[in-house]
Parts: sequence; structure tokens; C-alpha cells
Amino acid sequence: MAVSLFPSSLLMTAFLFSSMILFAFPTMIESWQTGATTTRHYQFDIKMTNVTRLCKTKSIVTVNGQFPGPEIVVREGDRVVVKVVNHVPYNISLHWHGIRQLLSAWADGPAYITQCPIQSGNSYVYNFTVVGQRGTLWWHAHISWLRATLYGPIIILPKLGIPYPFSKPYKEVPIIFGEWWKDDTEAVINQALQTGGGPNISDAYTINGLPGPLYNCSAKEIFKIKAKPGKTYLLRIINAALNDELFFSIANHSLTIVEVDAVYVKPFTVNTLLIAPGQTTNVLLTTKAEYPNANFFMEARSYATGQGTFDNSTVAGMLEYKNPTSLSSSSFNKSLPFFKPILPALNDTSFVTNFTKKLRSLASAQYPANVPQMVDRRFFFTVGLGENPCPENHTCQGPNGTMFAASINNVSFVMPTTALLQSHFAGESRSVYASDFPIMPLTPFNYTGSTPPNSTFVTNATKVLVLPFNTSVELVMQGTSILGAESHPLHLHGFNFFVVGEGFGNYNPAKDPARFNLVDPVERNTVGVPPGGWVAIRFLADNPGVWFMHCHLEVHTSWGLRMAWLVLDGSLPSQKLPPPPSDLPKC
Ligand SMILES: *[C@@H]1O[C@H](CO)[C@@H](O)[C@H](O)[C@H]1NC(C)=O
Ligand SMILES: *[C@@H]1O[C@H](CO)[C@@H](O)[C@H](O)[C@H]1NC(C)=O
Ligand SMILES: *[C@@H]1O[C@H](CO)[C@@H](O)[C@H](O)[C@H]1NC(C)=O
Ligand SMILES: *[C@@H]1O[C@H](CO)[C@@H](O)[C@H](O)[C@H]1NC(C)=O
Ligand SMILES: *[C@@H]1O[C@H](CO)[C@@H](O)[C@H](O)[C@H]1NC(C)=O
Ligand SMILES: *[C@@H]1O[C@H](CO)[C@@H](O)[C@H](O)[C@H]1NC(C)=O
Ligand SMILES: *[C@@H]1O[C@H](CO)[C@@H](O)[C@H](O)[C@H]1NC(C)=O
Ligand SMILES: *[C@@H]1O[C@H](CO)[C@@H](O)[C@H](O)[C@H]1NC(C)=O
Ligand SMILES: *[C@@H]1O[C@H](CO)[C@@H](O)[C@H](O)[C@H]1NC(C)=O
Ligand SMILES: *[C@@H]1O[C@H](CO)[C@@H](O)[C@H](O)[C@H]1NC(C)=O
Ligand SMILES: *[C@@H]1O[C@H](CO)[C@@H](O)[C@H](O)[C@H]1NC(C)=O
Ligand SMILES: *[C@@H]1O[C@H](CO)[C@@H](O)[C@H](O)[C@H]1NC(C)=O
Ligand SMILES: [Cu+2]
Repeated sequence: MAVSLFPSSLLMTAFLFSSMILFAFPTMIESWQTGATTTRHYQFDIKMTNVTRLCKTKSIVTVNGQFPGPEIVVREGDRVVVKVVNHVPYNISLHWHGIRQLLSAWADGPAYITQCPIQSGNSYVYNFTVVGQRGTLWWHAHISWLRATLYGPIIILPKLGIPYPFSKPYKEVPIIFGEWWKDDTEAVINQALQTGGGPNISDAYTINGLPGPLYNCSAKEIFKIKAKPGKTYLLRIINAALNDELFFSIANHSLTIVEVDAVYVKPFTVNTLLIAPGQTTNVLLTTKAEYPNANFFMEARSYATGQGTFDNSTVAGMLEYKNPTSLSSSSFNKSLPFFKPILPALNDTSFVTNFTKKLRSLASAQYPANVPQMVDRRFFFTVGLGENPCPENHTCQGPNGTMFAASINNVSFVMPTTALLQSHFAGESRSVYASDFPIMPLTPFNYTGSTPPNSTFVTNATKVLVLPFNTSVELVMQGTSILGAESHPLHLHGFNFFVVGEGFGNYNPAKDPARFNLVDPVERNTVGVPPGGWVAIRFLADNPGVWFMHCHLEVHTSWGLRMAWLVLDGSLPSQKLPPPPSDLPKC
């Protein structure tokens, strides 16, 4: 891997005063054994906290005053009980991203889908078990753009006595990417939805809440791994950014990918990885055999395919080899050179395609890939941007004076004012949602062609797609290029899916299925639909409830790139969603 000497002596001076900022402390308040499983109890107090970054202090929404929020640490099989108390003037709901929530849809969290938000002064207890998953996931707010500051890791250790399918790491380090905004992100999205234009962009990316020395007035806010030579570290990497897929690399070190979205994969080694918002990736980092006379930057920056402006800045942290026998024991030798990684170009789709094609399920006897071989229902969804007309007598800042919108099969999903799952369970869905979500585009066109369809306007509706219990689903998601071909990381709640195929251009149902991987496709909960391309996934609808599916670029979700699946109860008692908990928030 090519390296370059880091040039700025100014930055090196700044490092003299830098300090290791420890990652959030666990806030587990108690746990006890109940039979075979442990219950992990947490209390999350949502409160405003002043945080200073880039020389400006801002009041942000936090859990327990921590930014990033606290870690949840459990073992596979544990029950998790999180009491969330809302002390802020915003409506709140939290989502446990990637947790299957088997028979516990009431604890999933997306506002107005599975629950009404927790209003100011109220509380709600999220109560769920972690079944058949181990690795890294994360939690975040699931209402408006509040996940900008409300997020933290979920670490799922294997069951006691079960080893990792790779050598035991010396240490484990969570690395959670985020964005730092000088603007109030709630005002940003509200303004964008009013004007119809693209929203403002973030001012910095962060690693564990810290922007690092490549930004003005940020030299001290750097995340460091203090490395020992000849050790293997497990980095638990999470992308919590609102709107940006990210490349990540550590100078002069390679990364071995061993797990994504809490599922083990066949290990492979890269210099740079890609991680979309919503995704998690565990990697092994083996440090140099001897103390090197150098320190190494780790950096992340955007992979961007859209037409609009984006945050093209770079966050840096450091891998610091601190020789305990060196003369300066209180700080590292500032005469040491720094090495910076070389990241792919901001629009390097070729890199991304090569990287994602390497991802394969471990598919071992112990961790099989249960890919549905037979399909009951096939669906074809277009995903992408579109437009809404500008209201009369308004000036709009979207394309050609219209308003930006986004849709699936040209339906721009309108949030209801009560929760879908509640109205379904109560049998009061009639006025809340329709059950005729289109299973394919109503007006086919050349999705990835250069000529846009006759109408670029979306339709607005609150529609769900109903699936009987245990339906085996194949879904092709086709990106459109109506307002430019753009990558969309689609996230499905309540299920993992297998990514059986992907390609560029228009999906060809006559030819493409022959190339599907039904043996060891990667299993995950968030997948990037390639810009101007398609992705095919399969999943078994074995979990009753209402399950949100949406682009994890928050701006696209806000514009309507979202829908919901309604999975019906099965006939057995163990296949039915239990009634809601008594403290479920009301609208
Ligand atoms: C945050 O800072 C503002 C302005 O300095 C101050 O008025 C407020 O009390 C602080 N809030 C908290 C929670 O400390
Ligand atoms: C969590 O759910 C389990 C299973 O329904 C129940 O036994 C337990 O009492 C619940 N705990 C809390 C704190 O609500
Ligand atoms: C968005 O950015 C513009 C230009 O910097 C600024 O004037 C505006 O106030 C910002 N909007 C919000 C909601 O912060
Ligand atoms: C980042 O974007 C700004 C405009 O938003 C542009 O001026 C600058 O050249 C870009 N930097 C890089 C490295 O692309
Ligand atoms: C990527 O960006 C570079 C520099 O802006 C540009 O020359 C190139 O055409 C872009 N490539 C693609 C595939 O868009
Ligand atoms: C991707 O893989 C292809 C085929 O192996 C290769 O030609 C191309 O250079 C790779 N692109 C990148 C950016 O690595
Ligand atoms: C738009 O403006 C015209 C002229 O001022 C006015 O007659 C009309 O009522 C306005 N329409 C709406 C919907 O406000
Ligand atoms: C804007 O309008 C022009 C002229 O009617 C048209 O050629 C172009 O495709 C439109 N662009 C978008 C993004 O709708
Ligand atoms: C779709 O558009 C692309 C690019 O304009 C073109 O190459 C392709 O032939 C078109 N496909 C069909 C089916 O018209
Ligand atoms: C689009 O418009 C053209 C010309 O008006 C028409 O011939 C064609 O059938 C339309 N296509 C669709 C899909 O409606
Ligand atoms: C869809 O909703 C948007 C935003 O509320 C509105 O501006 C637009 O006119 C609506 N479109 C239709 C076709 O009703
Ligand atoms: C909070 O949620 C309630 C219930 O859905 C709703 O009535 C209220 O308008 C919301 N408040 C804000 C500030 O969004
Ligand atoms: Cu998107």
C-alpha cells in the first residue's frame, strides 16, 4: 500500500496536547441470571447536553449526557431491558438496529411504524431478546433526524464458552462514525422539506464523536488506539452518519473483515473498506511485529454518487505505537513521522463493487447460510429520487423549481399520525394505511436510461405490503436515474436478508437469476443498491409485525424512500405477535 509522509509540522505540535478520549462507559445498572439467560438492564435518560466541537459549543440531545451514547453489551441469548425516559422537548423513539426482534415488534422503535413516540416527560421500556446473532449492531433514535446525536454500539458476545471463528483478539475497540453539524439538524431537515431543496451538509465526520486534526480547531479532539506491537485488535466499526457512506483505511495496515451486520463472513483482507449508514463491520487489525518509528493515521471520508453537494471532508484518528521503554514516557516522540492512508476517489464505484463482491457468508456447519432456495413471492421495487410540484405561489429550491421527493415504485411514503402496528393490532387500520403497495412499477420505463420517464412526479401514500407468515420473499431493488444515478443503502427492519445478486443497468429477469449466489451470499440488514444498478435479496418472513424498510441516507428517507411490510401471524401460538406492553406510548 502506498503511503506518504504527513507533511504538517503544525499538526504535530497540536498532537503534543492531544489526549486519548475514552469511549463511553457502559451504563448497565444491573443484571441477573434467570435460568439459562441473563437480563441486561439499562436506563437511558434522554437529556440535553452541551458539547464543544470545532470550537463551538452546542446543546445536543444525548443519552445520559454521553456523546456518542452508551454501549449495550450482551451475550447471544440475553434479554435486554432498556428504560428510556424522555427529559427533552422533542418526541423520541429508539431503534435497536439489526436486532431481529422475534415476536417483539413492539420494541423495534421506528416512530409511527411500530410505536408512537415517547413524548416529553414520558418513558417506555424496550424489552427484547437477542436470538441467533453475535457481533456488532447499534442503537439510534428513529424519529426525524435526531439520530444525528442519539446513537451508540450494541456489542453481542458469543454465548459463554463459544469462541469466535477466528483467533481471539487481544483487545476489542468500537469505532463509530458520525457527523458533526454546527447547524441544528432538526432545523436543517425542516427547512429542506419546506423549500424542497437539498438540505445543508455536515461540517465534519467523527470517530467516536471526535472530528480529529484535519479540521480547524479540532486537533485535541482525536480518537486514538494505543497499539502494542504484534497484537490482534478487533475493531467493531459502525457507520452512524446521517447521509454518507464512508471509506475507511489505516495507513500501512491491512484490515481483515470477519463479520458484517452481526453475521460472520469468510475472512478477507483489504487496505480500505466501505461502510454505508446502518451497516456494521468487524475487522481484525494486526499490529506491526516491532515498535515502528512512526504513527499511523486512520481516516474516513465519503463515497458519494449523488448530484448535490456533500460533506467531502476527512476525519482522522490515530494508531499510536507508544513504546513504554522510550525516553519520553508521558507523550510519544513528536519527531516520529506520521503516515496517512490513501483513500479511493470520492466517487470510486469500481472500488465499491469490487469490495462488496468479496463479502460472503461464512456458511460453515456451525454458522450455516440458510438461504431460501424456493421463493413464494417475487417483488420488483424501483428506488430513487423524484419530484413533487411546487405549491402554488411558493418558490421551491428543488430541481427546476420543483421539490425533491423520493419513492419506492413511485410511492413516496407518507408517515401516518398514529403507529401502523398499533392500528393493525387493534383492527383499526382502515383510515391509517392501505394494503395495496405496488409489487412492481405501475409504469415501467428505462430505469437507468438517460431519458427520464414521462412524469418525474411521485405519488404520496401510506401503503403496506402484506405477507402471510413464513412467506419466502425475493425482492429486486432497482435504482433509478431520474435525478441522477445514486447509491441507496436500503435497510430492512425485523429480518436479515441474503444478497443473492447485484448488477448495473436494468435487472433482466430472464438472464440475471441464473447468476444468483444461493450458496454463500452475504447475510445482512442493510445493503447498498448500486448507482444505476440493482440488487436482489431473499428473506423468510418468519416474524409477525409491521417492518419498516427504508433508505438509510436520512435525507432520502425524509423525502419518502420508505415503505412497510406487514407480516401476518402464523397459526401456532409461537407464531403470533403478543399484545403490546402496557406502557406503549400513545399518539
Ligand atoms: C449549556 O450552555 C448554555 C449557554 O452557555 C447554558 O445556558 C446552559 O445552561 C447549558 N446547559 C447545560 C445542560 O449545561
Ligand atoms: C420483559 O418481557 C418478559 C417476557 O415477556 C417479561 O417476562 C418481563 O417481565 C419483561 N420485563 C419488563 C421489565 O418489562
Ligand atoms: C443552512 O446553511 C445556510 C448557509 O450556511 C444557512 O444560512 C442556514 O441558516 C442553514 N440552515 C439551517 C436550518 O441551519
Ligand atoms: C469539497 O467541496 C467544496 C465545495 O463544497 C469544494 O470547494 C472543494 O474543492 C471540495 N474538496 C474536495 C477535496 O473535493
Ligand atoms: C469522479 O470524479 C472525477 C473528479 O471529479 C471525475 O473526473 C470522474 O469523471 C468521476 N467519475 C465518475 C465515475 O463519475
Ligand atoms: C476492480 O476489479 C477489476 C477487476 O478485477 C479491476 O480491473 C479494477 O481495477 C478494480 N477496481 C478498483 C478500483 O480496484
Ligand atoms: C396566489 O397568488 C395569486 C395572486 O396574488 C392569488 O390570487 C391566489 O389566490 C394565490 N393562491 C393561493 C393558493 O394562495
Ligand atoms: C429541467 O427542465 C429542463 C427543460 O425542461 C429539462 O430538460 C430537464 O431534464 C429538467 N431537469 C430536471 C432535473 O427535471
Ligand atoms: C436504457 O437506456 C440505456 C442508456 O440510455 C440504453 O443503453 C439501453 O439500451 C436502454 N434500454 C432499453 C431497454 O431501452
Ligand atoms: C410517454 O409519452 C409518449 C409521448 O407522449 C407516449 O407515446 C408514451 O406512451 C408515454 N409512455 C408512457 C409509459 O406513458
Ligand atoms: C405530496 O406531498 C407533498 C408534500 O406534502 C406535496 O407537496 C405534494 O403536492 C403531494 N403530491 C401529490 C401528488 O399530492
Ligand atoms: C409528538 O408526538 C405527538 C404524538 O404523535 C404529536 O401529537 C405531537 O405533535 C408531536 N410533537 C412534536 C413537537 O412533533
Ligand atoms: Cu437513498
